[in-house]
Amino acid sequence: MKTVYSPLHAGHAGTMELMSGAIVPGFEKPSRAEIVRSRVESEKLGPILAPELHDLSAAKRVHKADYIDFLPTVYPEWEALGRSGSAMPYTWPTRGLRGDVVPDTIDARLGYYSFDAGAPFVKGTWEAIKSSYDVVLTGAKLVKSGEPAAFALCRPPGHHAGAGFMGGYCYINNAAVAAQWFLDQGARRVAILDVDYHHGNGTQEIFYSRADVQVLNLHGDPMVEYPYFLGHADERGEGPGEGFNVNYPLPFGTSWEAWNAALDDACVKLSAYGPDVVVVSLGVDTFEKDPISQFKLKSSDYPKIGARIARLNLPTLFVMEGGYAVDEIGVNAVGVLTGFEGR
Ligand code: OKP
Ligand code: ZN
Repeated sequence: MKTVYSPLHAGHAGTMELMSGAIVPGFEKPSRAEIVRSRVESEKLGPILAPELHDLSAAKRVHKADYIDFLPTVYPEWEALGRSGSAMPYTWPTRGLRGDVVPDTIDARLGYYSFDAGAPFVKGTWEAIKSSYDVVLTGAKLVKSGEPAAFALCRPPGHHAGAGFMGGYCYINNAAVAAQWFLDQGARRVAILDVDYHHGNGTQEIFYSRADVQVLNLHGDPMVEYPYFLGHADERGEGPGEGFNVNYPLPFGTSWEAWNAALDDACVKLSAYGPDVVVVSLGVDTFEKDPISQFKLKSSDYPKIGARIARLNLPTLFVMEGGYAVDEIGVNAVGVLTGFEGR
């Protein structure tokens, strides 16, 4: 299958994050995408294409316009104040505070448009976000044009980003953008299968009251795992969307047998839904050696994931999400894709 990749992701570099009370280098770093790209080459998965450039209208179909317009302004405003390093929020409009007034100053706007401090901005961050968006739309177009599958090697990832907020390394929800784009191009129904270790809270929020996008999520139980405040099994969608959101929270230590049982159940529900196209939020942080995750999948399991998805027999767009065991991220992510292709 074809891969879409942009070198502009690499400008989003040198970030820091809070972990267990310490400021540490960000786990979501440029080498992730570089190692996946080089594995795509060495496995001869197929050609690697540069993205076509897009305006932001497709992003505004799933995100609030003011949020999308805010993103390119962050670092210029930060620098105008004489600052450098990472632009990050430290105050949020949680319960008891006003969420209906957008403040003027950058520190407050960063909090207004986020749910955590996990989506920092450096000088090249906006260009990376934009390139990741261009990558996913270019991949979607390949599938719409008749390719049985394509791989959007997105970085930064997207599934934690909601309609009006960033967080958890995510800014624009690439998978959601693609799903909506397929609908706008004439698809009747789209399924999003999120196999990243973390619950895709942004994707769930965006489509929660809709019947035209089915969202299925396999992830660490939010009682004990990030993002903590969404992802329980009783979240089934609301209004017209009732029944079209499906969560599989799984305990720490989950290995292939139990994870695969959840995947199979999700795939059965997906097939019953009868979508025209599948978007896979492809995180490989379910890996046993992932530094921030608690599942126990092995490298030999990833081709089996791809093979199960192939059995859906539907046009499929793979969208890169998480995976932080950098040494094995290429083997694991491309393993899903070669497994999909039956080799
Ligand atoms: C993004 B994706 C403190 C914990 C914050 C954020 C994890 C974001 C994962 N360092 N962890 O779903 O892979
Ligand atoms: Zn993740």
